[in-house]
Amino acid sequence: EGVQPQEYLLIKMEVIPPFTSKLKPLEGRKVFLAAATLRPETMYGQTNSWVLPDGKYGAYEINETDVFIITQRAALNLAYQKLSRVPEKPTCLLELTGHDLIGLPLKSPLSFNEVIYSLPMLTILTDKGTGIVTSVPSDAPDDYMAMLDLKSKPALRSKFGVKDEWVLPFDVIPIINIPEFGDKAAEKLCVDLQIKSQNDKEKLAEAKRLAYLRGFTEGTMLVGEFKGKKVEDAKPLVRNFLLESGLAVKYSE
Ligand code: A2H
Repeated sequence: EGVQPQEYLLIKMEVIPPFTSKLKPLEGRKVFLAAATLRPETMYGQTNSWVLPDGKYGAYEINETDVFIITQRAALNLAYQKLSRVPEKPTCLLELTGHDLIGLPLKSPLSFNEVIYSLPMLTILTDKGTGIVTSVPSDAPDDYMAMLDLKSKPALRSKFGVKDEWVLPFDVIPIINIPEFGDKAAEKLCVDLQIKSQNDKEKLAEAKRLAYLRGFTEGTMLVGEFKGKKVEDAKPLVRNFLLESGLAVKYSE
């Protein structure tokens, strides 16, 4: 953890009922995978959610109605940020692993895809955010490469029980134009830097640096309510919309 607190937005990706047998104890509740992001203005382009297959997660009571699936560490932090039914004490209703979450159908805020699926990513850190990440392959190099790995490697899909229909129909959606990199900046950077897989850490760090540097200052929204606005200006507007609509909450660590 850094010296400066980082403020994330947790995007409430609702698990669409009927629940799997593993999630049956949660029946009747509103259950969300809560994904930590720094880029709320990209939520239009979501294609899936990421979980760490061997990661440990829990279903925690946030208030009278909502249950968040997140790491225990994030649940404890949230409990000290007024996001726990019992103040300062997380209540875990069900212990889960990433494997239990793969394939869950989700309804996520602002996403053009009405239903997206939870898929395995092998580089998720369990000591950052909630351990759940939303995937925007147009603008996030990590997301682009992890999605490409799953699309191009049937053996990887079968290893994690990932069905073709959770992956193959989901194309990269252009949502932001960056003059230097076009409408699918992450894809272009991954191709140009010849990144081979989601595990190519050094090159991915460089791709992320370039995407962020140019995207924030020179990017323009191609879609949504703030179409035509600079990313810099759209970001706080989308953030406030999500917070005011109850589709996201603030989280710092
Ligand atoms: B970002 P920072 Cl479009 N493990 O959201 C790995 N990555 C994680 C994570 C975890 N436990 N928790 C959050 N993240 C990702 C969108 C996005 C993000 C775009 C472009 C860049 C980008 C869609 N994925 O991040 O180290 C989340 O992905 C580039 C770094 O705290 C989150 O924002 O700066 C970002 O990393 C937070 O990383």
